[in-house]
Amino acid sequence: MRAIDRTRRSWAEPYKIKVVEPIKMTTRPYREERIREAGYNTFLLKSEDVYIDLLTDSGTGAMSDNQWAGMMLGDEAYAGSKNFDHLAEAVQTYYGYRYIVPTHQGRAAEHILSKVMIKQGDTIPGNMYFTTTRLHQELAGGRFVDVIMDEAHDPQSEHPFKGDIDLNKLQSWIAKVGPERIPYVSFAGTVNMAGGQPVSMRNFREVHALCRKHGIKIMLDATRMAENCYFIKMREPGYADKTIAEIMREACCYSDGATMSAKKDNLANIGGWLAVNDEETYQKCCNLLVVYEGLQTYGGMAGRDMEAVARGIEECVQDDHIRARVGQVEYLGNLLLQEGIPVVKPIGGHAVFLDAKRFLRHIPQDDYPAQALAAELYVESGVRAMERGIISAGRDPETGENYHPKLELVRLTIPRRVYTQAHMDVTAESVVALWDRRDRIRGLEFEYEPKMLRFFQARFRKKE
Ligand code: P61
Repeated sequence: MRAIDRTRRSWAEPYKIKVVEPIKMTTRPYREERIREAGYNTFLLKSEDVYIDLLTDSGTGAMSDNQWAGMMLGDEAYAGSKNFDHLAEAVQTYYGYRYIVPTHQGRAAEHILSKVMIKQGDTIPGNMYFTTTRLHQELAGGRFVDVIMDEAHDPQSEHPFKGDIDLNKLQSWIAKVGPERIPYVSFAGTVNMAGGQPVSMRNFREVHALCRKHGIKIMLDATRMAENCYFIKMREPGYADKTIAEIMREACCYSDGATMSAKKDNLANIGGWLAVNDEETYQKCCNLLVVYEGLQTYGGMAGRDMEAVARGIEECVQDDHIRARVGQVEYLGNLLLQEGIPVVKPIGGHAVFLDAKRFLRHIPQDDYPAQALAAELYVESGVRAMERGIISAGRDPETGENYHPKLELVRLTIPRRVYTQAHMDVTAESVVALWDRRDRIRGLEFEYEPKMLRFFQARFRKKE
């Protein structure tokens, strides 16, 4: 039993539960069969065969009664929907950008931004790659260059802002290729692939100053910026008394625009947006929008979805919400740390990341330890997680060789407002059980490898 700590109050959720969705309990032989059928890829499992679904926090959150009420107020006009106005006002108010382009999700915003801004041969420096972001940059003729600080690649470094850009790396890259070959710096608030690690306000400010000097734009990936702002509040001197909303406005003012997957921070099941301050760029984005997504007042969304996003934006910057959200992730992380399980430190904003290299020391990276670990976790307990290592990193488009990322991780991603503390306890117990039998886990080999974003559809077999 957990002892009461008299020196603190817990982060209990600022909501109560009104609707529940039953989940199925399964047996181990049943799960062994399912994961074999799924080619040892957790993306290919059926949701109904999953007990606790920690695959992603993307579109899997629970909407509030206020958001559901907003869904009934959808204005489904082809042009000029009032829900678009609500969405644009919410982005302008809370993020501070001038022009808003609605898209069906984050990668659509990345697609349009990349096509508008990147020319063949350009390079795009950023704080660690993200799968879809980098692919769209490459498809537009550019190349991503990682300028994140070295600590980000070290799962054991406890640096409080492992998402920071290394200013020396950025400066040298600018000197090497010249500012005219850099259409923008791709700057993510909390770095997903690094373990949900935040960027400091100081770094946002300094990168902005450096880029201004060279006339280079900064495009923010705002997908999990509210979580980033919470870490700034907790860790950076001078921000403890500011609200998340105030911190968000300041952080965003150091960029020229943003792409957004509204399926994360913004608490919607689908949606996204692209925002820019420059009118000419906005016009170009709108022009491509009608080719790939839809009219400029709906993009790829229904009116009701835009309303859910607009309301979700207001909710996601509430201090109590974000404290409970990140608090729950930390709760799971601390349970695992107490048991000596190798996880990325510090605990991130949206997920706890198991360090598969240290978890499965006997499996070389070319036998896909993180993929094998995610598959075994499902067999162990029905908990579904996601590989974030060599499979996710893919191949270098120039050489065709596999990238070998330093981080070989399994992500236990916590959907927003969905699971309870007891679910976190069960998850931790499952990981510990797996840790105790880790020596018997075997590596994998490809049975089918798709060309792009291979992790979504790949199939594997167990290595002999
Ligand atoms: C995720 F396995 N993330 O974390 P879209 N930027 C950032 C994201 O985290 C992100 C997008 C842009 C997902 C879904 C997903 O390799 C994967 O709305 C920081 O998903 O298009 C999405 O936003 C793209 C899972 C995406 C993946 C790519 O689970």
